[in-house]
Amino acid sequence: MPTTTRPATCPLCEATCGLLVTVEGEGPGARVTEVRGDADDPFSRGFACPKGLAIGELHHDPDRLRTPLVDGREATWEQAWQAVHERLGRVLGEHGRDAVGVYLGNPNVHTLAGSLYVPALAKALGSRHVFSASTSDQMPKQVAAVLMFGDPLSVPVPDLDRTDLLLVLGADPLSSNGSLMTAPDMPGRLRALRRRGGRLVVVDPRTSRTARVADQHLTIRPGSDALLLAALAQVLLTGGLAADPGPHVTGLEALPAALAPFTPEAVAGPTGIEAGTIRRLAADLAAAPTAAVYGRVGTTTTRFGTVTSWLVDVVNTLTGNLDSPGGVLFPLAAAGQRNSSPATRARAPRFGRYATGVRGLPEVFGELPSAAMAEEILAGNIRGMVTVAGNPALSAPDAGRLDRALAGLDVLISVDPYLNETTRHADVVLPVPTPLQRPHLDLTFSQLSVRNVIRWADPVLPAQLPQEWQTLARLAAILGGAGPDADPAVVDSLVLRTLIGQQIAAEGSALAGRDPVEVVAELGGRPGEERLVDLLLRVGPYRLTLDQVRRHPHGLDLGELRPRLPEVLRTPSGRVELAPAPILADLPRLRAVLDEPWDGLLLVGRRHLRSNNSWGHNVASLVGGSNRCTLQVHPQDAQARGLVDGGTAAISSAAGRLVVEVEVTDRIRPGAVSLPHGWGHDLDGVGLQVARKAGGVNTNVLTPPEVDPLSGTAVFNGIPVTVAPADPDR
Ligand SMILES: Nc1nc2c(c(=O)[nH]1)N[C@H]1C(S)=C(S)[C@@H](COP(=O)(O)OP(=O)(O)OC[C@H]3O[C@@H](n4cnc5c(=O)[nH]c(N)nc54)[C@H](O)[C@@H]3O)O[C@H]1N2
Ligand SMILES: Nc1nc2c(c(=O)[nH]1)N[C@H]1C(S)=C(S)[C@@H](COP(=O)(O)OP(=O)(O)OC[C@H]3O[C@@H](n4cnc5c(=O)[nH]c(N)nc54)[C@H](O)[C@@H]3O)O[C@H]1N2
Ligand code: SF4
Ligand SMILES: [Mo]
Repeated sequence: MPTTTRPATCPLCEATCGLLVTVEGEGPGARVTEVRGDADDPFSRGFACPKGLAIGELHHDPDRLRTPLVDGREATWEQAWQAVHERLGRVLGEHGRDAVGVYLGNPNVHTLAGSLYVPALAKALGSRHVFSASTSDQMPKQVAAVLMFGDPLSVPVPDLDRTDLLLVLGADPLSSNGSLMTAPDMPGRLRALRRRGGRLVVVDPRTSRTARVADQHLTIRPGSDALLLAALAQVLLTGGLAADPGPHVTGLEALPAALAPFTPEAVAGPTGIEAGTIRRLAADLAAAPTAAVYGRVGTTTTRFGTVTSWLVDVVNTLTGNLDSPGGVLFPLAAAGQRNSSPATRARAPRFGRYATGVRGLPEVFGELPSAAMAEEILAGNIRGMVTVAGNPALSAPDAGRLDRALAGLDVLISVDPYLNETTRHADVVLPVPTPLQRPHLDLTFSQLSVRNVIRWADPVLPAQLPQEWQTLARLAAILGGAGPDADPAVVDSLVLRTLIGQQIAAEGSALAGRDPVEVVAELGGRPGEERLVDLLLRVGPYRLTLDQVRRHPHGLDLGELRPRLPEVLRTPSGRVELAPAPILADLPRLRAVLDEPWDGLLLVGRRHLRSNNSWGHNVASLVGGSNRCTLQVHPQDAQARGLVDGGTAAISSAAGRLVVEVEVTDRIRPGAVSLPHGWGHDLDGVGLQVARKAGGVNTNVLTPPEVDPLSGTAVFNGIPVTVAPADPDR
């Protein structure tokens, strides 16, 4: 059998590692025989984690859907599209556009199809009920970014390879491989930081993998990072330690009064971190030649997600590290980045143009909170849903109610490769090719990357299913009223023409004033993602073409990050807004926390190196061993409650109750307990043979539908719970 080895880009997390995939045979019978890290990739330099190395197993997973499903049974594409047309059409016809909601899951930002065609789908649907994993994740960062820098994706990233001091809050990059900080080979990069004399400080209630290798680990009380950061900023401001923020920053004068209540002494109790430790950390940040503060999921998915995300960059600014080598910098991506596009104009952000029906939670960037999905469906405001690359039945808040809500929908259409906890409720499941069967270029994560790099990968294997872009485009066309036989090419050309139109109209664009027909002709006849990517590269800041990028199959290095102020800014003032009014208005809520009691148990999450949110558990090599769904409890808390290692406990919150396996460990601080998300697969109708046997529970049954008010983001970390010994069967 002939074997070939081809480069691919791993899309399974944000690290974007280059892979080399060896394939035996050709056509539908081809088998992946080996996957290894691509040593010639200038960015990942041969690194790959266990997930990337298992991408062949994922590809060959016998449970992956090979045909569409209609009412749980295998169907032809014609039958599937007919059912989509009829059933969605009925709900839209009877109840109107807003009666159909859409939920967009995390893998959408890891595929070209999701990035390029989902907006067209949402537009064709024209419903206010747009939800996504963003409000279960990074939306607070995006709200802080738009208010401070003028664009939701203007998130400065740590200059990981040059910094002298990295302060990590609520992230475990040695498990997650980094998030909003694309940096393949996190272990190597953190080792290099230590080797060059740099320091790593980790703030985490658990002794995570990253905390284990840190120079200093602060075991903070869950949900209180905003207090810690406010105190750091307060010390910098009052101690004469703050750097001159320079000409591009405005609002500094408002900070001393706004942050005055948050002295180290005031926050010591609620954070569990001594005042002296906070003062020393502030002094260390100020004294370090360069320093970068970085906060992730453990800071964003909390009650104060947006305030915390803002404070991260307030501290970066006060220490003189914003937009500075070794501090935090704005990447300059080769394609698709709004903050480098002449077509993106400065505009004051508007939030809350409409709101949810039940609780009146405001819209943010055209989305409503994932935490409101269950109640909106149960109230009858949503009667049909479309999910694309999402598994909200496990990943969204209030999951117990959401599961019941999904079961009661008039219609659910899912674009997904699996019959899982969400899609088991679907009328129609539309499957997609695997990562090895589609081209890839990372449009999203090259905008969040610690180096400017770009890499195009052709499909390693031919697809046996329509490409996802074709399915999304056809779905968009059907939602737009084009009927079951709609032609995806029509939507494709509409997407292309819209992008071209924006560029032609923009002063300073490579296409300014050009004739659109000519531009389309230059791009050639290739339909789909390839042509769109070619266009985005041509109008991007490096003026590349797809052909040029293709000549570097292992990736093209575009150099280290460089300062981008003020060119990156899109705020109406043209400055960095250090004290945005909506955020200052939320500070009294933070101030009130200082008077709350700080006893009781708080639940937090965690990620395992071999996990992938809710959908990695069907690959045998990625589950088991230490990747298990256990409730981590500190020995002191276990003893006080009569809990034993390996025993079972009932855990209850305001939202629900679960019976879980207990793991007694001193790798978590007293007062905190931890349960990972994405588990609990053994449900009727789930077609995941391996995952169903993996055990575990759906932690989001315990997540109340509470949100961070500025971003509408779920509160997964710092949930008040009670835990008591329980009979395993009850
Ligand atoms: N308690 C708790 N809950 C959490 C979190 C937490 O830390 N704690 N984390 C939150 C975070 S950060 C996130 S991002 C969300 C994730 O929330 P979701 O995105 O809803 O959940 P995932 O588990 O990522 O599910 C991805 C789905 O996409 C499908 N899929 C995989 N690849 C593709 C593809 O190429 N195309 C298509 N169409 N489908 C594909 C998978 O089969 C799966 O159904 O979960 C959130 N939930
Ligand atoms: N292996 C693996 N990698 C992944 C994923 C995965 O599921 N598995 N998911 C991907 C996704 S969608 C995302 S968004 C990223 C997330 O990437 P990270 O943000 O690095 O995610 P976690 O590994 O969950 O790390 C969060 C840490 O926050 C801590 N924490 C919880 N509550 C608090 C708190 O209140 N304060 C502080 N300071 N810490 C707290 C937890 O103990 C945990 O160690 O990972 C991505 N990469
Ligand atoms: S760290 Fe692992 S999952 Fe993430 S891109 Fe690299 S190989 Fe893929
Ligand atoms: Mo995420």
